Amino acid sequence: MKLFVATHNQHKIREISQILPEFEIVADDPEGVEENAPDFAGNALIKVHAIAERHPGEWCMADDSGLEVKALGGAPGVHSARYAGEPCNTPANNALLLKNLEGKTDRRARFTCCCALVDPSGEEMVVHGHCPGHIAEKASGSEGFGYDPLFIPDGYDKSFADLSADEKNSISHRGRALEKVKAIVGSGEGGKVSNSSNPPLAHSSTLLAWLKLFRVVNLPTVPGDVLVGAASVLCWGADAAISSRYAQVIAAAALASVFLYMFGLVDNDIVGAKGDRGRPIPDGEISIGAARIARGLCLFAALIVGAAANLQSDWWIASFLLAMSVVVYNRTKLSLFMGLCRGLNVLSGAVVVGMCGIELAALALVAPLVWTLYITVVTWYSTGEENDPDKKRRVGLLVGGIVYLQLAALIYLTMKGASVMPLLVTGAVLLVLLRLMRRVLPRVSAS
Ligand code: ITT
Repeated sequence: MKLFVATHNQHKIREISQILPEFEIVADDPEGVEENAPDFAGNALIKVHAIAERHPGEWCMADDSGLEVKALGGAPGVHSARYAGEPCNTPANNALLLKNLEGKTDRRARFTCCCALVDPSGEEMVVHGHCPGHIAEKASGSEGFGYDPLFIPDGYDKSFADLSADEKNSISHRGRALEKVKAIVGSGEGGKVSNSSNPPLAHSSTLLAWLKLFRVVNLPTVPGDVLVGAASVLCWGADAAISSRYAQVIAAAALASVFLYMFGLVDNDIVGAKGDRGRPIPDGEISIGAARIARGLCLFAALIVGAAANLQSDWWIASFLLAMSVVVYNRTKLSLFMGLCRGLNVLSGAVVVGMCGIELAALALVAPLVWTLYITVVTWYSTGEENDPDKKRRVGLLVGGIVYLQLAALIYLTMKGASVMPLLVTGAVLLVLLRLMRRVLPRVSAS
């Protein structure tokens, strides 16, 4: 398939052709257009529309890209090509960048690539790709172009200009943006794509970055699974009122479930560290080393809670299987393992109640099984929701329904015994926090 690309930059054309070998890339210089938009998307759209008029009924694309340096407030940014003035002069740009960073210890930066597309019906869309890294003290390497000799991508100790073309393309901002372009053009679903915006570079404080890593807005729903498991046993397994021992073990299992979930979230982001999902590790806000330590601490905290509450072997087995499912899911993305994670969470709530002397009725296994199945199907169905707002809404409703079941479990447990009052209070506080955090930290909820 033909893809017309609006650029005069031969380096870009070479990289785009290497990254998208299945397309016939045809360069078309949008000569004379003024790139005067305040952001990459605006400039990419100006360029692509300049050539789209010349190729009606064809796919057209423009790449507007640049380097954003944190300590320079995002500069050179959209002015990357002409940072040291007109006309574009790469040695002068690089020298100015090094000069402006003299004495600065924070040298974090990222490359951003915005690709604007116009589909054969004239519909426009934009996608972004990022590559986080830092600016070296001096230039090195002879490959690539522009700021490549000064940019060291995260996870590497050499510059882009020291990497082979294949290596650079596999992690670069352009490689990541073009993967999205390939999916859009390949599927022919131009008009249905929701446009992405460029997340601000210098946005997150360290605290916000950690809140984002742990997806705090979603955390309160995790102990709810444990409550459902506990309620399912008490509902079918026995008629006893709840003693304070129940409240204690349920609370411990619920707390441990939060730590295990946090372990899973960090592990997921470590596995996807080279991806581009607007997440704190790929965005360079949290180092991979710090994330690894956090992952170990979360697992350790779950174990400590289990040991301190004297939870018995059934809980340890369920939790071990849960941690295994998390690890497998993060590496395979098989929906069944996501289902197992949540189902085992429910099971851990069921087995702790069993420890208090209540017979675990076979019926009590129904809740974990139903949960596993439901989450498996919803996870499988949610594939591709990022590009389909209707699907995203439907998935939100399906997941939201679970919260009502969790609430029902909480109310049921509360009615079973006065000693469960602390559970009710905890639940109420979590719900209030959930609502508050959705308001105060809307961006944190992106999963
Ligand atoms: P067109 O507008 O014709 O596409 P350009 O070079 O003017 O070509 P931009 O306005 O998008 O393109 O500016 C991009 C600048 O950002 C580029 O000149 C480099 O200085 C820098 N840049 C972008 N991607 C880069 C990469 O992969 N490696 C090094 N520098 C890059």
